[in-house]
Amino acid sequence: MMQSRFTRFGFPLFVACLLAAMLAACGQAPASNGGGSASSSGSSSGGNASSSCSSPPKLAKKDHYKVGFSQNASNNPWRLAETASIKSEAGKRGDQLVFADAANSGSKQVSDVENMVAQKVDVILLAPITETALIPAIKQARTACIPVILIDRDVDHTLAKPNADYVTFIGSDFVQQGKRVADWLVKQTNGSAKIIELEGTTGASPAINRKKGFDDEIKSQANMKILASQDGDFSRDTGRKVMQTLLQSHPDVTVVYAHNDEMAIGAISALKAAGKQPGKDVIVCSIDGEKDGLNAIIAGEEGTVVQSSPFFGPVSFQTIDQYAGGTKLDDWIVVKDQQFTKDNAQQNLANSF
Ligand code: GYE
Repeated sequence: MMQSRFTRFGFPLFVACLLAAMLAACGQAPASNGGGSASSSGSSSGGNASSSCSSPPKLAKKDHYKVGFSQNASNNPWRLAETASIKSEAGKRGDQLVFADAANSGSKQVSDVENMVAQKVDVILLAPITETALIPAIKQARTACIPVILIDRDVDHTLAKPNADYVTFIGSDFVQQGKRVADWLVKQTNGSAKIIELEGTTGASPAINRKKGFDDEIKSQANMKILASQDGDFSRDTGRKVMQTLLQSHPDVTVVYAHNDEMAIGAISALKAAGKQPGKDVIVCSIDGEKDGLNAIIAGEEGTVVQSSPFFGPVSFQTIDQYAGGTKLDDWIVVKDQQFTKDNAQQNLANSF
């Protein structure tokens, strides 16, 4: 009797319950932006040891968040300005900030993100050192149901995707920055130049794309030639040393294009040490908008600086709010930049960093 009842009603009922339970579990942690879904019923923010998410999870609306910020280095004014902006915005909102500085090491940055996952932060702001080093950490955070927002540097989209592995990328158009410097130089030199290019850290998205935007534009100019292009690691001292060496093999250089102001300032020292006058014998251009860069323009030693804003605090926390509110975010939130020359350097000095 019991057996026949189970056969007639119990088994279909059991299957129906199982299906209902599976649907309920799937529905509990949907991706608000990713279009995919979490594969278990984890908490929707702060991660959950028993959760496993296959896309960035929904972020619960809260008055105060516990936000991780993984900074790749703190070795120049740009990075310090970025960190200060994030800290100040978190402070204004009363959010708890878990900060880690990877000191220019990809492996340290991976473990910094792992620590933030272990601490169950609500969301991670990540400034990845290179396009590839942080891919495993991004996927680990996603699997642990913690949304990651990339800021300032992007990753390789063939390895990790916005709205799928991480929420979005907030940052400048680096290709456009390089193109703007090239276009300014074409006008300034009437399309004739012998260029040394000082590249940012190999594999970092601003280094890859500032080179692409610049080089592509220069290629269309018959009398503009890139004599040498070498990694200066976005660092003042490395920029100076690389410039010193390159000057020996290319004393005929007429233009230096540095991927950031720090390397441009280093190159200016090397030019002076070699008896050349920056701004007269050699035109120097760079990207960022540091105080030292703007002062070099004012002193006549730099031609132009294209801005790359480090002020990520307000836009990052607004984006967190929008994400928690269920707004569909673009894959890339583009930060708009200005350009500085002798016409506006002085008036922008007070807002530089
Ligand atoms: O130009 C540079 C920094 O990632 C956009 O990295 C940033 C760049 C910035 O170290 O100064």
